[in-house]
Amino acid sequence: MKQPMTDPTPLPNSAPRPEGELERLEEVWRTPSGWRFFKSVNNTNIGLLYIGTALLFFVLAGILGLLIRLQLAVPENAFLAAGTYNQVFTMHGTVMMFLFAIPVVEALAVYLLPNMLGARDLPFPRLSAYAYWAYAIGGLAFFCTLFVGLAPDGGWFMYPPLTGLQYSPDMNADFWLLGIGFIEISAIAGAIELIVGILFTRAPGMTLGRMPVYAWAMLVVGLMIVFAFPAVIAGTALLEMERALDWPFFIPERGGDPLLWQHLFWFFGHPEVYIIFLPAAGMVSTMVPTIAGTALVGRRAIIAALLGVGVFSFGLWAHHMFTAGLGVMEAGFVSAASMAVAVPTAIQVFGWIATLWKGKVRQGAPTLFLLGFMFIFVLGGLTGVMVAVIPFDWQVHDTYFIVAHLHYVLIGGMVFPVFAAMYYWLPLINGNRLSERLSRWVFGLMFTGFNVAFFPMHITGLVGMPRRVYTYPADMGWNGLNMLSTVGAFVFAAGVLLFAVDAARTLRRPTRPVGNPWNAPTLEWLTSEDYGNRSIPRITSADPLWDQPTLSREVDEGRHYLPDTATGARETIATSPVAAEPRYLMILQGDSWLPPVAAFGTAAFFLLLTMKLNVAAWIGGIVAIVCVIAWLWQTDRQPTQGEARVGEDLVLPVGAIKSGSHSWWGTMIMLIVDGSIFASFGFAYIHVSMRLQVCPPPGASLAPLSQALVSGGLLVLGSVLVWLATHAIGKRRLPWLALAALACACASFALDMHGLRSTGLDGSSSAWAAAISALSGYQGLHIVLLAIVGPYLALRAWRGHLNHRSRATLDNAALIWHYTTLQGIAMHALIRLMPLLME
Ligand code: HEM
Ligand SMILES: [Cu+2]
Repeated sequence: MKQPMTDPTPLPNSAPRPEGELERLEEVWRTPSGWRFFKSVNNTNIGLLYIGTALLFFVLAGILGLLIRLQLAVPENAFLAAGTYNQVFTMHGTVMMFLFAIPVVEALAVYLLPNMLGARDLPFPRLSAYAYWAYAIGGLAFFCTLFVGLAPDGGWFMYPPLTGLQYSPDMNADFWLLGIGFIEISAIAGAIELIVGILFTRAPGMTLGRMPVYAWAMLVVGLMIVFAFPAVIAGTALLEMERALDWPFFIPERGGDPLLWQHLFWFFGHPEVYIIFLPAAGMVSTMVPTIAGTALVGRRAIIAALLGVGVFSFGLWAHHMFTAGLGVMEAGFVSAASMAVAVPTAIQVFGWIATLWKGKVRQGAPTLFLLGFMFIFVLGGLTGVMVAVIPFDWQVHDTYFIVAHLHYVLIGGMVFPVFAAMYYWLPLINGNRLSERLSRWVFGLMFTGFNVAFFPMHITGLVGMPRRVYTYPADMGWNGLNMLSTVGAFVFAAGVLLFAVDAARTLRRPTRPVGNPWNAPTLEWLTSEDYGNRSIPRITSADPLWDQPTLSREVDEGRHYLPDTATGARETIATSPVAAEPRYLMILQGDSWLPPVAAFGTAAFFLLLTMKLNVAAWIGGIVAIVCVIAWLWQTDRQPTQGEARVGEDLVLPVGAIKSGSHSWWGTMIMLIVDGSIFASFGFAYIHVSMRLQVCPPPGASLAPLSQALVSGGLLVLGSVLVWLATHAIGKRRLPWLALAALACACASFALDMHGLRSTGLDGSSSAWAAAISALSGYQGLHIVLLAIVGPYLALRAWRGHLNHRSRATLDNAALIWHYTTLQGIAMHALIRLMPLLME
């Protein structure tokens, strides 16, 4: 509900809107009531559930943090047993990072971004619903392992050999590997959604130059997720294969290398820090101008800095390994890069300070938290530069200094901004603001508590207290500092609790018109209904609500685009990625039970598999696959009309084909993820090959080259057939081409398998053989995928669902097919290249 503007001047074209327009829009977008709410896929509903769940995990992991602090409050404490302590700190770190920090920034984006961009929803609403449910169900089940003593206990970065079968024989580590591996898949699904949404669904006129800084931040973060997460997915897959199949990737005696894990983990783990921080920075860049009442100073420089951090952060992963024995050159480079990354971050901080300086700062809760953020985060950044200095890092590595540093960065860099964001954006939910009076207490407790808890840890670390110890002797001189930290932690928690009370109270208050309580310039303040804006505005500046004073009223009166549903379905306008010119009408999928059920099946598959309940696991897996197929089957239907009128002067085609369509781009990004996972497996293969004296290792050999050539040839043939199929729409031969292509792909893989078997290459014989097996297995997984895609295409063609207007299924399937071909060829080339290079 929007506050009616009081400005009385009539708009140029103020003829009354047609009868029934608003009712139709509401009908199409209505949120199902009662328990059917859970089938809702609208970004507003999913976003709120998502944010709520992430905050729940913040509280749960926070309670674990308090347990840690209770245990460490006094020396030689027996509150937590050593084994329990290990599970508690591992779960604290893991849940904070994977179930709170990453999800909450994605969740906020799911909730805020479409509105900020002037879109009605994200481009693949069911995908975000699926991602959310997979995360919520899987995450809660994962957390519950703590209650039965099966929680992982190897630290949040799970280094082997500690986490290998020899030292962690029980299921605890498997829960981490499978649980986190699959929650990451859900994070990637969210990233694809956000990238495509940002690039293709901005309001007309919102050029890249005018795009909100927050959208820039999320674009960079989306891309970072796409490149960083695959490394850890591949890493967890390798470690799980080592544990389940005895493939010794990380066991040195058998040709493996524990450092391989560290490389894969930190290739993800360092960018991860920025994946958490950049969205927060984007939110800060959105809030600061509003608070200061003036445009962001150095907007372009700040955007450039975001891009710079995104690129830079991939060069730094090895600074987590300074004590692991890197080469001098390597370490020097990484050290310099780690310091350099402070520069773009500083640019942002200076931009914010300058904006606050230039404008007239409005006091209030968001301002408090933003100032708190800058103070704490800058301190965390400074200790970051300190630990980038290698000799210093050698001293403080694995001490409480690091614990202090990482909490200054994480809590300063993201928890405080997220709290500022909650104070700032919560009115969007029901029009009510959180209490200003209580906010001072909340902030006071959190800020003081935080510093009292974590500042002393710098010293505790410098005087030698190692991290990850469950207790310490009384005569080390650490007692007072530890007690102080514990007291501070509880003060901090009291602040969070007070916030929760106030939030619960505010959310229960009756709904009021939202209006624009902070007089902000961005579009989300136009919105508050299920359908987003009443009509989709045309933008002419970067601060539309400031520079276009009548915009709010025009939009509310339905005078801009798409004031009605044009086709009777949920829709939004697809625009071009740079100039944001309208291109076509994007039809969005509606509410459905399929995403939650599919998510439930997926979570069941991974968790039950961990518990070795194989039959039940496969039932879950099949439920998931059937649901996903059913949901895909409903997409890509022939539109009921070729064109639609979206505004007085604008008629757009309905839907788009080939590379013009958002689903094509979604598929492309998914394949980039896929390729990155493959590249990580390839990296593992190169890494273990380089450790060999002779390659292949004694006793191992590769099948004759001719077999690889034939296998690759078959893949190419399959791709050619699929290419022919894309040119055979409406022809009787299309389904047969798809099936013949599948036969080629299967034959290629059968030949690969025959090659492995005939040479007796066994994954458990050496890390090198294991790496080849992993590569082949990954290719095999793709052949299984094609075995679903091929018949699916044939069926759609037979049922008349493939035609010139709705052909996305075919075009996207072709992309996946050609990718599999390329991957197969790359695999064979790589496998054969290494022995040649090593000669
Ligand atoms: C109530 C607030 C918090 C308290 C009292 C707290 C306390 C602690 C303590 C004492 C440790 C060290 C445990 C040890 O090494 O034995 C720790 C580790 C850690 N914390 Fe927190 N923390 C809090 C909030 C957070 C937040 C918000 C995050 C992330 C967003 C976070 C992420 C981590 C991580 C990643 C570790 C490392 C775990 C490991 O060594 O495997 N913490 N925390
Ligand atoms: Cu790092």
